[in-house]
Amino acid sequence: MSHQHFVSPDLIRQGFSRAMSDMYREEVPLYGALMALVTQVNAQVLEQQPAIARHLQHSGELQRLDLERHGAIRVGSAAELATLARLFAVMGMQPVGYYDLTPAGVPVHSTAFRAVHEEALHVSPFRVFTSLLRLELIDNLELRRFAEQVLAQRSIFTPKVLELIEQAHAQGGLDEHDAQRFIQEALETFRWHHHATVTAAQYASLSAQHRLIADVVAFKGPHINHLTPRTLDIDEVQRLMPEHGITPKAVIEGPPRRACPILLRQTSFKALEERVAFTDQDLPQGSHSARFGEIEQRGAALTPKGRALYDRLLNAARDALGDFPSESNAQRYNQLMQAHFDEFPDNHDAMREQGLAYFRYFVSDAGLAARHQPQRPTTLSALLAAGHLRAEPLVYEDFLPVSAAGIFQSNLGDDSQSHYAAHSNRQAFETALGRATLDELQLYAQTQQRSLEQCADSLGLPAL
Ligand code: OOG
Ligand code: NI
Repeated sequence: MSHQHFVSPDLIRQGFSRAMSDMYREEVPLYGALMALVTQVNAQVLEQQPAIARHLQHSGELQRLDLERHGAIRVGSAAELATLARLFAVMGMQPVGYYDLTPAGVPVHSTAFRAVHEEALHVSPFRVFTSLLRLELIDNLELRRFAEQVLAQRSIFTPKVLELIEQAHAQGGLDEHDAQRFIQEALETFRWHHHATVTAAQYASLSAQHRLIADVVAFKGPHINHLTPRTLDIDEVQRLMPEHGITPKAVIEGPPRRACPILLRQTSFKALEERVAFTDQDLPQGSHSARFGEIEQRGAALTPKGRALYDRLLNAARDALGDFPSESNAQRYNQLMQAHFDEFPDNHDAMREQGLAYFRYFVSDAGLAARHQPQRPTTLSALLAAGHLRAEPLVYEDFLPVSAAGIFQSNLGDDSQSHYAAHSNRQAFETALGRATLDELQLYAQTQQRSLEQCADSLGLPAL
């Protein structure tokens, strides 16, 4: 079997991300409206703030911005999760990070499937936040057995995609024809189905246990529940949403607004009520809210030290609020966040010097020109000071557990908060997944290190 005809996994992912967006636009018209709004605000930011445009151009983020989005799904069994991992691997997506949502009253644990190398991310940064239902947290034994039984009977993959996954793994790739077929077949797993797999009464008892359990168990597959574009100004999109018939949640999750954005800020809008036909109904008579909308703004990836500072300030602000952020206390929450985050340096030099964020380094024209001068600077800080190197913060490619919990909750409704005694269980998650999850901090550190090595190489220096 010849290898040169295989399509790069990065291009399969890029094609899949486009196909997913087209499908979702057809399924959820409000998504189209949101995309148009985000495109408009991004164009405005790039026009009015040339410094941001320049920075995005240098870091390569500008070229990927229009393509950039993440989706989210929830699956019901270990077997489903393990096959998904193999499906995503065909597109060069690996499980990064472990997120435990039980402290927030959501009975799932999760990972994010995404590309891991900066060059692959450049082709397509498409990510899928993937949650596994923790059925062991259903305390009603009879209901738990019922859920297990319903899940055991469904197949969320088409026979053809299963065949292509095996073929891709056996051969080491897919040719153009098979790659196109793979994209079409894989898409079926994420499609919304109006026909449920349970009766109206069974749906009601699953939903009474937790709405999320009904969302996973009562349907034929893990419908994509949101597809999130990346905006360059989330406050502006949030402000304009109502003019476009979209009602956002009260608070933006994540860090407060800053001159130098860090990590991830997100906001979502209310789920849509969808018609559902339960198995004891011929026509869709029931309803379920499966899908919602979300936007996000991404900033610098933080080092363990930066992340610890972020977590401390976030917790302090939340403790001072004394309650979950909501519509009634949104203003006070925003003030508290601003006040507490004063302590987090808001310029790239300070963030770099204090080791709070990861950076990528680039050789400037001046650096190249000075390459053969005997007295040129040779240390990292001297090269930066002389303008021979430029540092750009690495963009955060992952998610935040506290933010994700807020997104889950706003989508599920405030009445669905539960308390679980269970502890996080990364090991059980990885056993279900069939492999280990990758440590996102290591990935950022590796990208930073590779860029330093490339710079040293181009400048003819031993190491930096
Ligand atoms: C996932 C919610 C988390 C995010 O962006 O943090 C998420 C879900 O509701 O299934 O997508
Ligand atoms: Ni999301």
